[in-house]
Amino acid sequence: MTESRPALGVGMVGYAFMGRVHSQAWRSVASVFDLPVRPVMAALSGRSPGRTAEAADKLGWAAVETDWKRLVERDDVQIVDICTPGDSHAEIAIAALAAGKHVLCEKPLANTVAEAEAMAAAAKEAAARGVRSMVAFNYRRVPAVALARRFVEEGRLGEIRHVRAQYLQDWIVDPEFPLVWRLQKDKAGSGALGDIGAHIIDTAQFIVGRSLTGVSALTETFVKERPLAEGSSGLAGEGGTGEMGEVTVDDAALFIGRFEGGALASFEATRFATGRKNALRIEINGSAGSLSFDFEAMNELWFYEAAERDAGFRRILVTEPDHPYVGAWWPPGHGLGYEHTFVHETKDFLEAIAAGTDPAPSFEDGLRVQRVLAAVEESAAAGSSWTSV
Ligand code: SOE
Repeated sequence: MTESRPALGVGMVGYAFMGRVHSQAWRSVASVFDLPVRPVMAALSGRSPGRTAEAADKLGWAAVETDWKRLVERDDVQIVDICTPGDSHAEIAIAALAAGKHVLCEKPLANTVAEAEAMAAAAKEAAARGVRSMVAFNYRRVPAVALARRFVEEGRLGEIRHVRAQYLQDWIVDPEFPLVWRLQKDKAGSGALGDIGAHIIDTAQFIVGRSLTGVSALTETFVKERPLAEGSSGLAGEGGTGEMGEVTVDDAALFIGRFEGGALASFEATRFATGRKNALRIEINGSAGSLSFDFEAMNELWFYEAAERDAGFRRILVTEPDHPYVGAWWPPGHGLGYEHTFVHETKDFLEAIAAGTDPAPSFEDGLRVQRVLAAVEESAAAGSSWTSV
């Protein structure tokens, strides 16, 4: 078959957990969705020549760079996909936008509000030149979450009163788990708060269509020091050196908040919910009904309509062809997984680039989340709302 769609070259920086799942999305998106453009996996950038070459071969990237600055300069790269720890997001994104490359940046947008503000300003300037940018808050693109947004927009919950969000993991409950980059403030910016708390902040704001206006918070680091990891990356620590290092981020963050319009909210982001693996849960209570979602059962959305009181919470299996994104995949009841949310993300990104529109979530949306993260850390540090018993 002759390929008529114009190709867009992608250059990706980083190849750990996020690099792997983004690669899966770039490999499959044009085979699933009918797109006006076709992504070409042009180059992968990483610091280690050998390991980056191995990753490029395994993940399907045509070329290798060991300096992201070279990747950004390549003529066969029109999109830069940033899958690195948060400490490099601002530098790479701002350089790529200045070079006229569209940018997809992993979450959280940055490690500080100042960096996020600079990124949002660069994105706004670039948009005026037709250069697009997006933050990879992938959970917006779970079909059930997108359907929840649709229900709220249609007014099926009435006035929103409560948002109850949790993101529960347990991958560092073992004190022997090494001091990987996600546990180091200079690389990650914060711990559970910025890593998984950012997701529930964005997902909640996306579903209710409003922003948080204030928070009151607690954070805790349960395990204060861990074995140093040699060459560790992402979630998988490797053989340690025997020495110990200080954990400089939170292990858990709990905060309450208020949304524009007055809805009350509670958020819990923890890596110490022993037994919970990737439980992003959100419940929305409104005057006319409620919604409840758990990512560990991601193809289901529970819906309660006050007018149908005796029906109780009904289980909606979100696998019908007219449900968001689902029609491109499998017949009803077959279900989707974590990786498919990234395929949806790249589909929407590519369609926006082709249409000349600004994709969501924007860097401005990422900055809104960054401001909440900073407010949570400020509130927890001040301890101002705490009354001893
Ligand atoms: C943390 O463990 C993590 O990998 C996050 O960084 C991802 O954003 C989330 O989707 C899965 O968990």
